[in-house]
Amino acid sequence: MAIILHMDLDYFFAQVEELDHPEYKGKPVVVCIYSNRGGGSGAVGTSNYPARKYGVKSGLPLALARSLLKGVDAVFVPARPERYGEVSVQVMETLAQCGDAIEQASVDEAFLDITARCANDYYNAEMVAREAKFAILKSHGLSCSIGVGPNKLIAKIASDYKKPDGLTVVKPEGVLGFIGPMDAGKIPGIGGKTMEALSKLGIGTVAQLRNCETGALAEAFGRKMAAWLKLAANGAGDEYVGGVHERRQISSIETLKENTRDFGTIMEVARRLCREVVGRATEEGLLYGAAGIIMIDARLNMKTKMHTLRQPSGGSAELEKAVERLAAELLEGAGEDIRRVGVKIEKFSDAKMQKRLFD
Ligand code: TTP
Ligand code: MG
Ligand code: MG
Repeated sequence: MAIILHMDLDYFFAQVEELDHPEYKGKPVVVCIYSNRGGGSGAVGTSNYPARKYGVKSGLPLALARSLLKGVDAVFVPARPERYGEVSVQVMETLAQCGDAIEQASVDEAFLDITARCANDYYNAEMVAREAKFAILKSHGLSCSIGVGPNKLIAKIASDYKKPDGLTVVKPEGVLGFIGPMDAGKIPGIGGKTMEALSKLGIGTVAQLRNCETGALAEAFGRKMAAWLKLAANGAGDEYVGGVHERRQISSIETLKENTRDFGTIMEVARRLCREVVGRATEEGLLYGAAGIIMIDARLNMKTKMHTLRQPSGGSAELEKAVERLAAELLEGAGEDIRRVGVKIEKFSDAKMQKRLFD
């Protein structure tokens, strides 16, 4: 059986705004997505938790949000999609290090297969989840909520169970007890329309859905949909986390003993990381076509720099050379001491295939 982790960033767009503007902290923050009608019309993209206390949430018309926050010292900011995309990529890279396969499900959430990483043990799985939360907070300054369970459905419901900064682990034997009392609408895929139809059948909770007669469900929704509803109500879901067979990058990051800008000290760690990631690529029979360095400074800003090789390589000397040059370049422009350093390889090709081509 698999163990799947689902991570969802808390109040994502608004949290990035707080991160970039520490002066917003504590105030209600509303991220506005303006429509092309002008005149300040549009909808709330998301809001931070202080704003949610006033009932301001995703999708609300801005005019309504403004009236709910009338007289309150709140911040309304326009959405900055590029910035959120950039942060998203960085967080996903960090998360990818915590498991064996990652599948990004939206800009702020992803599934991770941690079966092997935690030796199929739920106690270890909780540790892996804590490490992931810590890594995302330390490297990017962002809080998230994580759910762990035997499949993607349960992991996703679990990550939403306690928000913000939540961690919920659901073991296989706990699945039915966990979802049973929930509103059936908590199952991803059961929306407002389905709920309406379900309530006509007298079904409100997941347990009621599980126990209802299949015939009645099939009549209302058709056989296929009815079968899916039954499976979901029993906590059955997909275990496959996409991306297993198409690894996009291998990386390793380490925290320096002390924050520093000293090239020698940083390269000492970086060289070790080079050998480590190349070792992992070799194990998987992969050659890398691009090499990169990652630096996270004392203020937790992450900078990466990549270099594409002229020819795919399988050794670590090539990587060390590239990383050395990239590190020097990054350090030159660094305004802060470096806290963490990482090395990354990408653009993989199959070592066996390459050998055949070159032979
Ligand atoms: P969500 O993960 O649904 O919401 P969230 O991260 O803001 O809050 P939380 O997870 O703590 O409940 O969505 C992720 C981002 O997607 C969100 O920050 C903004 C964007 N978004 C919209 O722009 N419009 C919407 O209607 C929704 C739901 C999200
Ligand atoms: Mg979120
Ligand atoms: Mg989300």
